[in-house]
Amino acid sequence: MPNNFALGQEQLWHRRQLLKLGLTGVGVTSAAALWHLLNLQTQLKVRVPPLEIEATEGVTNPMKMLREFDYGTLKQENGRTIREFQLTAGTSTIQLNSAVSYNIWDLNGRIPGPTLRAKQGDRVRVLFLNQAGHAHSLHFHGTHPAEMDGIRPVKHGSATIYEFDAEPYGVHLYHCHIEPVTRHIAKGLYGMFIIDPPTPRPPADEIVLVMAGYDVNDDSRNEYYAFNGLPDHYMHHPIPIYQDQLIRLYVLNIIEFDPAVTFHLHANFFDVYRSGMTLTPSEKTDVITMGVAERHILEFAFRYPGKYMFHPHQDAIAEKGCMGQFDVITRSEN
Ligand SMILES: [Cu+2]
Repeated sequence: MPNNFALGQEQLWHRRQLLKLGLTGVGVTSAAALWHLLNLQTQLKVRVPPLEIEATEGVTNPMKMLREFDYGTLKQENGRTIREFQLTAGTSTIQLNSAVSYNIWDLNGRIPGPTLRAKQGDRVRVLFLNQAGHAHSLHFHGTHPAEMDGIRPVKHGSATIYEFDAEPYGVHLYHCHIEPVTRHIAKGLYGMFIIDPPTPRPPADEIVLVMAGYDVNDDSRNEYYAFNGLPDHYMHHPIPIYQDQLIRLYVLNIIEFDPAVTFHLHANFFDVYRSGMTLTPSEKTDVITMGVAERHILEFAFRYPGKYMFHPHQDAIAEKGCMGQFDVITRSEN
């Protein structure tokens, strides 16, 4: 699903640029101005290659998850807009490879849970239903009152409501906070929570990558790792993106049992927006260290077509499934 907020603002942003250039109104007369206008339109058009998304009944569909955002349902109550989300915890089994399956807890039938998305200042309401056979909770990162902090257990078969204002803008997360938290997170109860800034970020091809681990033998070490749920999926199915297209990655590290991992991109450098809480980048690098629950916005465009890996530079972790590739499609195929 495209970014509703950015798309809504794309034309506005476009118009602002045109106003700045004095190109709105009576008409564009000079060839130079026309060229500038066409160039601008090319830059602003977000080009996303068509994806072949296989229908699957499983808990993870990494291709579908890449650009899938849950904007909730908008409701009007007492003159205020409420953005309402529904999350149901359940149990399921994930096939990590041809030989290994693993029992997990899921949210809305998927791991990681849905990428929830709101705009700063929205009133957010989360209806949480626990059908996962054990007490769980949902703890959101963000600013909110103590009673909405999601640390109280919600018994199996029960429901609760979390309600708070979406603030501050940034890339946040939510996860179960019942002890042992390591176990409850590692078995699947987590997801990304994006709060968009009041002034939208420029249009981009927006992609979600959640890094997580699987401790399948309960020894407090991960035997497998994954981007968006499935080990090695994007190595075998590279993510198609277009050459010269601005890519905006929302990256979350929710790997338990390892103190920190890095995120490394091949043959390129990315702008870092730490925790997604700035509108201007704080640094440019090709390896960024992320502790557990750290998340950032990383922006880049590829100059040359071809396949480029991304992975933690703890190579033992990459070799156990936290590996992927972008397939940069040449401009002429755009
Ligand atoms: Cu839990």
